[in-house]
Amino acid sequence: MPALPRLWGRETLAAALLVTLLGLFVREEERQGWAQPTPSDTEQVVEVIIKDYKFRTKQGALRLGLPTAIIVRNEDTERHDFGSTMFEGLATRVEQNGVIVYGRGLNGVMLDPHRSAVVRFDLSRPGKHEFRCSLHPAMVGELLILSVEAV
Ligand SMILES: [Cu+2]
Repeated sequence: MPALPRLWGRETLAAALLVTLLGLFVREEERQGWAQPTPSDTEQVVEVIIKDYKFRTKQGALRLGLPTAIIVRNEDTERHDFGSTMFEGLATRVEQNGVIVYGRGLNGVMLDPHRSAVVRFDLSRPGKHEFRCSLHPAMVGELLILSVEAV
């Protein structure tokens, strides 16, 4: 190993190496599209994973009237679309690939392989809501929202 200039102490080198590794890690996360915004305390989160042409929903007890974030992740190597009639007429905020789009209603969110998106809205309709993929009509998933206020 070549001699290093004296001002490059062992600690400096270790710190530089750490920063480099962290940088690589963050870039890898960004590349895969997994980097997620941290949900706030008042927000309830639903996770929807698309895998093997199926929607898999991970949800806890959901309360009406609260800000809700649906995180959709496409783990397939195929492109998929995520849409639901539950967003009809509602104010929505879609965050995808570092871009936030505000709108009313939501026709769908197109997800390339290994990409994710976050849909934020206020949960206001109880009942069973279906998800669908416009590219693969056989794909359906659902979200169950009870009208009970107590958790
Ligand atoms: Cu699909």
